[in-house]
Amino acid sequence: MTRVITYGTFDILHTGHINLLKRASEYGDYLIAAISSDEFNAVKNKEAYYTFEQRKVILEAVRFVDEVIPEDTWEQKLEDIKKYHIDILVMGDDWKGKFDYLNDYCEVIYLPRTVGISTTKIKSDLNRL
Ligand code: C2G
Repeated sequence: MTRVITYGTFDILHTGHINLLKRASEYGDYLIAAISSDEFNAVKNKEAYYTFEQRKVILEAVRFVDEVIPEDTWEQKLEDIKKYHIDILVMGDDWKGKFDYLNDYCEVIYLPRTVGISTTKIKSDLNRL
């Protein structure tokens, strides 16, 4: 059983997120999505529209996702890899290289981002309506 993990805020879920989650799930049999807590979003200087609880409910409804856990710190990834017996960490390539330090513990794969969509773009487009 190949176990995959990915991390993100996943706010205002859109096709870019879904494309990432779908591709990540195709690398294994079980996908964990670690979503940033509201407190960790503040660390990331991101303000999510949906709360952690709302984003958790939404991610848990995505058929590619088998489990949702909280992401509270940058440093928890190694602990998660051990705790959840992760074989592959998958991230969008805007993170390319940033998690290579985990290569000794699991395969690290960066996938091309979906061009033309982002939560930021959605928010600014909606503001123009
Ligand atoms: N993503 C994508 N295409 C987009 C937008 C996002 O492939 N058009 C991917 C990102 O590369 C990331 C995932 O979807 O792998 C989640 O994106 P965000 O919610 O923006 O997550 P981020 O703020 O990058 O947080 O510790 C890692 C961080 O928590 C990642």
